[in-house]
Amino acid sequence: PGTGRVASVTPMSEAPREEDLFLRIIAGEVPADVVHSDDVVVAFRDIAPKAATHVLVVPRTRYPDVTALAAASPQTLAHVVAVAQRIADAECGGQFRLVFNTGAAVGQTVFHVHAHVLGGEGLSFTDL
Ligand code: IU
Repeated sequence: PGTGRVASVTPMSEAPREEDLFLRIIAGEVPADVVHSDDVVVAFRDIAPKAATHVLVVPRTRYPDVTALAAASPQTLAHVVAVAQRIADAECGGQFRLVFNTGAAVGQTVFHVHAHVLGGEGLSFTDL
């Protein structure tokens, strides 16, 4: 398998690094348990895991949510999904739930697009 490189993209908006937790993690300023890193995305374990596997896949370029990412760079969104599959293959038998909270009303707290990759023991099936 290759590194999954895709073409670079133009950011939808620029946020100062101090206002974007995930830019600080990507820059190594805030510690995180990184499980995958390439030119396009960084993936690290959620600090408050909801299942045995709970990894966030985060594009290095900031888009506020998945809708903005899909419009600006569908190839990056496809790469996020491919990395999610790779993480699930390594950790939880290849099956996973992918969640993009989109908007504060449904629980989005970090406005830098991220996929929650959830799988393995402890995953709740009460919500979906
Ligand atoms: P949300 O979809 O925006 O709600 O997801 C943000 C996630 O970021 C949430 O699950 C937090 O537990 C997680 N997180 C983290 O992994 N590391 C941190 O330093 C902070 C939040 I603050």
